[in-house]
Amino acid sequence: FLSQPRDLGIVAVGFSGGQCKPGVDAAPSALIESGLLTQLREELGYRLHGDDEVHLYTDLVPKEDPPHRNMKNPRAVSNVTKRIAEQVHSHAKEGRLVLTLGGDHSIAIGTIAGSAKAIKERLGREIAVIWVDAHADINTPETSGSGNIHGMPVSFLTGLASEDKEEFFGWLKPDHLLSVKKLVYIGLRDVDPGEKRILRENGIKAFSMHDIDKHGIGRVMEMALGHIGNDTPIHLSFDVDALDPMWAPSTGTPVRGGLTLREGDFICECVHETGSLVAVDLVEVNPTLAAPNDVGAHETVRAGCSLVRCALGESLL
Ligand code: EXY
Ligand code: MN
Ligand code: MN
Ligand code: MN
Repeated sequence: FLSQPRDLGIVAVGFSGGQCKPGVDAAPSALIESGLLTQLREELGYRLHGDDEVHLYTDLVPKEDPPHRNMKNPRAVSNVTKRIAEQVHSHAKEGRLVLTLGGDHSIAIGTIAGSAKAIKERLGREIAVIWVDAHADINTPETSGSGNIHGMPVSFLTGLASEDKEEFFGWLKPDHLLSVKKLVYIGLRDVDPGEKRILRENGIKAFSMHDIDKHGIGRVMEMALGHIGNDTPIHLSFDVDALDPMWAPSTGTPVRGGLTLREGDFICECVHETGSLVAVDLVEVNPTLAAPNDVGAHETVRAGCSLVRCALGESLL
């Protein structure tokens, strides 16, 4: 699907407005400082495209942003994700693979909207999304208990939640959206009751930690990719909290009983192997959520870099 398979668009998103803990906006710099982009260039041979800037989008964050339909920071998240959609779209329409470094998971409203639209325009195809996460992030504003938009991106991206007003995600048009049939979850273990109902009622494919324990990650990846079908462009959205806190403690909503780092890397390798990958997000690394001199932040950044390298082909022999 990529016209120049070695060309990689980079979008570094220093944004934390989809949830309440500061620090997740520091992740792109931490990942880059630990050498991720150099490794992609020098070891994996990618040509990188991007403006070498970590975007903070401060001009898009209004001073006053009161809740709307229970959503916190709704205008900021809407404005920023609209801009991210344009950034991802501009890379993807050139046939580049796109790597977005978040930021909290609300930013996937932008990344997936941008790649869905570009792939539709370039290839006339719908994308599939593999969402790797402890959480389903499919609350509607009405089912959400927290009001944090990082728990809602999938409902907006599938059209299960919507709003006409531009300033509240009304900019999302049919070309930006994802079919519930082309969505697969892996790693779930903390899903709210309202979200379980949404998953059930819409027949959404989900592999929980229970399924991974039962079948093993190898079989789960066969089933997940089988559901998507061969030759479908894939957007991989990887929330680092899918990993067990043993491997990725520095994240805003850690949940015990998660993936090993090796299972996470394996998921990324399998997606790479399909040859159908068009975009990758790595989100929810929060290097500030660790005690001073704690190794947790460093370990989490290292784990994040490993996931990205595996998705981009590091393990090929
Ligand atoms: N389901 C909870 C909520 O909606 O607030 C927790 C969401 C956490 C979301 C993290 C990013 O994956
Ligand atoms: Mn998430
Ligand atoms: Mn999560
Ligand atoms: Mn919960």
